[in-house]
Amino acid sequence: MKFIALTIFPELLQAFWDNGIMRRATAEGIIASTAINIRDHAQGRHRVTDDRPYGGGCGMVMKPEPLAAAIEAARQMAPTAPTILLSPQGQQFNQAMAQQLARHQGLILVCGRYEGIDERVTEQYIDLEVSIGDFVLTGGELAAMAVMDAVTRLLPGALGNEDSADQDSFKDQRLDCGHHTRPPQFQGRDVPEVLLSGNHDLIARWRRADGLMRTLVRRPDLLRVKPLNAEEAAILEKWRHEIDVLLQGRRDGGPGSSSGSG
Ligand code: 9D3
Repeated sequence: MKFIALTIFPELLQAFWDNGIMRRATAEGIIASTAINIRDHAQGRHRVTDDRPYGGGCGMVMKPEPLAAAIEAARQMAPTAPTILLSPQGQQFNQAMAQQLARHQGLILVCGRYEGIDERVTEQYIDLEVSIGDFVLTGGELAAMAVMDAVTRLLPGALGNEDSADQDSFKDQRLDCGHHTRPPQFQGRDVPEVLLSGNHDLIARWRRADGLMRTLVRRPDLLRVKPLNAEEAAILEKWRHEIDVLLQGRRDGGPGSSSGSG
């Protein structure tokens, strides 16, 4: 996978590529990355990349000529790569989009600054506009890094451990279970006993149940995207029974059952 990022802050992207999984994926030849400094394609002694908006208003707009020249240079380096603009007006990025993008040989990522880029560049050059969510950043660089990070970990060999990309959240619309490491007691809190049992079948079932509980409480929308399987339905039936027992106890005169509230 060839990543080409167009930016006026190439050092931001270089720091990202030079560390962690990105660095290792580069060393193994799984990805190759280049930052093109848009300013290198600007004209004049001051190499200006922005200008005032037609129609007035505050803020600046990225000038079309340097951006177009930078995109054309990127296309020379990666002729089949789609040109993606990171923009608050884009389609919201998700795991399905990461999987689609991972199938390309390269990605050209255009990082805007200021109020945005000249609309004619978008019309002429941009294949896809992507947002990473409903919050306001100061530019597209951080969004481009999020996209490259999510795409890279899907590439064969990038995580070392071949099946880890399939095991986690969103791949199958369920949140991950809680994780624990040593010591067995930390600030009075114990590791769940089942994790110390050595029973790997029981541990796997506890993890699926814990992930299901977290999904039910935090992201019930995901349970509608991918309906319950038989094991999950059985777990929920068990919890429903436990809840019913607690509610029954209240009705029969358990603690709190005579209170006026509820
Ligand atoms: C006056 C309106 N502007 C400020 C609210 C619009 C605006 C322009 C440029 C807002 C943010 C930005 C810079 N953001 C990005 O380039 C960006 C982004 C984001 O801000 N949120 C989520 N995803 C993305 S992708 C690129």
